[in-house]
Amino acid sequence: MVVTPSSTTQEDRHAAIPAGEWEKACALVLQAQRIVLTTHAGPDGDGIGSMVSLYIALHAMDKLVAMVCSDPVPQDLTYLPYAGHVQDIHQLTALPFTPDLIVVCDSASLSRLGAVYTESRSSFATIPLLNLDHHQTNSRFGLVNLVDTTASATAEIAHALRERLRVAPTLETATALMTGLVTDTLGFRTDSVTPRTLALAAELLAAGAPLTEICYRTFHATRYEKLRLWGYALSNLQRSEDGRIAWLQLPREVRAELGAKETDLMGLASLVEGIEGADIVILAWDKRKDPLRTGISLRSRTVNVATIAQMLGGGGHANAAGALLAEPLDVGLRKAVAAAEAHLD
Ligand SMILES: [Mn+2]
Repeated sequence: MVVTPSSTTQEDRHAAIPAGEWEKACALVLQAQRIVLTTHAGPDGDGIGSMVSLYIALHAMDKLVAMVCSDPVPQDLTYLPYAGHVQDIHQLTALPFTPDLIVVCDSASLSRLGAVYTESRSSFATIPLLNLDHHQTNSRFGLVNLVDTTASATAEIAHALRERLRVAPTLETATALMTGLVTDTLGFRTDSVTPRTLALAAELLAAGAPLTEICYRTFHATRYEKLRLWGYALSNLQRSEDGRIAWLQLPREVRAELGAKETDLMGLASLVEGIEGADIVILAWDKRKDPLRTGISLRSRTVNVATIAQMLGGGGHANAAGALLAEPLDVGLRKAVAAAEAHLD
């Protein structure tokens, strides 16, 4: 185990989390021997990056550690260290050890974990839960909750926890955490970016995190099939009569025809949210495995779309939120547009 002296300036960073909660979190981790880490279904750079950074730290503390997720790591995140160690095991009883701690990263609720939760309910009911998150709608489902809604990314909280555990950072930790920051802040361009975010980014950069490479992989590296899908979606873009709501949809038949994947729609919302006069932008797609489920992504610069997402049974941030509706695509999209209209009224 690598030990470094504590830094009080770092520890003052997350004032939104009471000191007692940090102490309880450290005690939970120190007591645990067999730890499973997980993140939300449809994992992103922050969820995987935060999880990987803790995976490395917990290994350094000689814990038995496993990472699980309901969905595979997206192709564009496979460069992350230990990405190949993330298992798509849904039943925690199938792990080679019985966990005595579950650490949930970047998930507003347990249901957001998807199959890992629904197929392991009894494990989640009996094993202590540590909840690391920054979503406004986080339901505080953990035994201990490290939830700071002022954090730009869960990576900020994962970093603070590692420091409190007195585990030295590595180049791999820095890469994982920088990926969390870059992806969740769209390259340090969101309202959620604070001086604390940039101070951490500076520290990670100094530790060798390959910022240019991470930005290239996050924002530029792309696939032919993905661009063709975006072309379809953009050419079918629609808006309400007053132009305040714009929406587009990505039916699975079209995705199949173009050879595109469900994850290929990631990033598309950022492209369309700049439409002049549009307060709310909605993306809708049906799930590959279950056409009776529609994913909805909401974006806005002017309206709190987390409220709309909650009306639809989902959640998220003020500027970016989402929901999963038990409806076919056309019905799900209509419901989302209606909820957006109701909210604007
Ligand atoms: Mn996040």
